[in-house]
Amino acid sequence: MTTPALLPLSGRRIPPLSLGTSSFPHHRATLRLSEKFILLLILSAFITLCFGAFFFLPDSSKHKRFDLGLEDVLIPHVDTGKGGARIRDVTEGLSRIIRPSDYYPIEEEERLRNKIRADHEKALEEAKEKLKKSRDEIRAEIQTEKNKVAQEMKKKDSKPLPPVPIPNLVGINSEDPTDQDIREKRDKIKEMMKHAWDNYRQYGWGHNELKPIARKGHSTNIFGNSQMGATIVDALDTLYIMGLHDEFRQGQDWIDKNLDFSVNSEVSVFEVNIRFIGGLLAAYYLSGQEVFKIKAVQLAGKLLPAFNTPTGIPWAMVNLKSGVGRNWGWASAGSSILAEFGTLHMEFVHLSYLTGDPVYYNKVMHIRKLLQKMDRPNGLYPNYLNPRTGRWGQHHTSVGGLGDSFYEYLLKAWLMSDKMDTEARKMYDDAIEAIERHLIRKSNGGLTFIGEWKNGHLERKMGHLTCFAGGMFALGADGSRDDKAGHYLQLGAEIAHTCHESYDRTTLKLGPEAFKFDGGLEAAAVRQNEKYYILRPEVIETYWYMWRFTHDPKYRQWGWEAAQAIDKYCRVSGGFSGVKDVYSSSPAYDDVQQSFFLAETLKYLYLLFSNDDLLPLDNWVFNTEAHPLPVLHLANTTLSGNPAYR
Ligand code: DMJ
Repeated sequence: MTTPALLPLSGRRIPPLSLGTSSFPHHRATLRLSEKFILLLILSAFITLCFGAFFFLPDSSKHKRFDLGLEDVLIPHVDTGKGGARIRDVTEGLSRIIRPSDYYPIEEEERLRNKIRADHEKALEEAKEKLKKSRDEIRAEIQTEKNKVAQEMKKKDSKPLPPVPIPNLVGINSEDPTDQDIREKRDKIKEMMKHAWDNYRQYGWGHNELKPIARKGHSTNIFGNSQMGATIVDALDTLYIMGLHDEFRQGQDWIDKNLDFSVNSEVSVFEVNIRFIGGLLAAYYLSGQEVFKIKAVQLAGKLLPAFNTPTGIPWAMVNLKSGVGRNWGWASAGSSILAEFGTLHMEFVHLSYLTGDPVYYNKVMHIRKLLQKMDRPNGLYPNYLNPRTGRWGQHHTSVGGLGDSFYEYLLKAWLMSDKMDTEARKMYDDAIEAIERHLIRKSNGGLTFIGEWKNGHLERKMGHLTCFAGGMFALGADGSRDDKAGHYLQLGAEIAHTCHESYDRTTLKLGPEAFKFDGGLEAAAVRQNEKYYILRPEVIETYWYMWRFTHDPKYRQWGWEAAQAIDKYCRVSGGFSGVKDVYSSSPAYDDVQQSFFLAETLKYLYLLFSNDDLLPLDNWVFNTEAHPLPVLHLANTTLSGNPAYR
């Protein structure tokens, strides 16, 4: 990672030097916008002035020959002439002919001068007026203009979608747990959700995330420079299953009126897919409200240009307006990232299912086919793939940042297809066998860990992100090759144990971002920039899967320990914040309430203290942002010819 400051904030990727995330506040981006607006006005006034000045100069000066320079670009002058004067365009190095009729008669020139003078004065007046206004007023004016454009686009984009058979939606509601202690714990998690939501609503509404200490909106480069309400979209399904229906309606109303994708904003394809498309689809399936489906499809259309690369492997980022894509500057030799282009499958299959349009399905199947054909060093998938050449970049392999959710989506593609997509299951089984052979080891103290493969050697370090794999192994146990279900459930339990140790060995009982197994060191962070906790869900996610598959009470106990630690050390009066050092008894806050805290961390905790018939795993598959999507019982997996009836 050469320039970590440029890294996007999340997405099973190595995070940016996230403790400085406050250096990317969305608020600041908005201010920059209004400042730019003022500068533009002043600049336009200045140009008008220059242009006007030319007309006010004595006539001879107009014919004066300038040296080739900027003036040649701005001001026409007579050069030679056979029936015309030549104007030289320095920028192009070309000449073009102007005819005598291009010159104006005296009265016409006088009229033009007056007009320019009047325009110039008007522009200056407007600029002065603008400068008198406060930033908030200017911002409000910009927002009004944006809303107008959004309304126009909305009219154009709201085509009705074909009706489709809605899958069997089992377990959207469930009884309260009978055990009072469990009920109280669940109520506490719900209260934490309400605290996070209410503060976001009060101080960050419409912004992507919240700064709970500064009490204002926050954003990072993964969401581009627009206020897309990431927290609203990410939180919807959690609100719904917790029965926070008023809050759900507030979110729905904002989405209906304000969520607009026709913005000149460069976003992460992966993040927008898992948080926005995943969040909207889950909200649609749970509530049946069409607006969510329509928005998801509109947004997906905006992501499609990212696939216009020589190989069909999408760019990491795309401009929602222009459709221009590019990759992160820090990624090996212009590569796309495995965990990004490999984490689109679930949402894209649902999009094809709901629209009857195979375009989404074809895009993700093309990626799969391409990956299947490639050589894999030691059977491992490297994290980097160049979308121009179709070749691997650096040979780094990880089940944490940059690789993780690719493996997760192979398994979940199989589960989501009602176990029909056996190709995905085979790819998962092959990959997991290679990972077990090359990356999974036991520490001297007996802790099972998943290391990272870097240029031919194993780094004995595991990320918080990697901890999701415990849940993945448990989820994939049933249906595993050679009937190794017991083995994979055991592996899941060992990873859960290791990750719990990484929490338990800290002062705050919250896990560090990365921890080592080197020499005498076990499950502990070494470097200062690995000691933070940013409200991530992966360890709790694994506890929940392990609880569902084993009902061992220790998973509820561990989940409760984590919930209490979050409430004690991350809760502030304006919401929840990450902390910079889990080994310090008085840590500094990072002042960011991540949207995934509401989407994932609190949802997994709530499910951990709910009955198993709430979103049962036989009927629902959770995307990598914890958005539940129903299993599709399809006659075939191609989805073409999807019948249009409900
Ligand atoms: C979430 O956005 C998703 O879980 C993603 O797959 C990984 N990173 C964050 C949470 O840590």
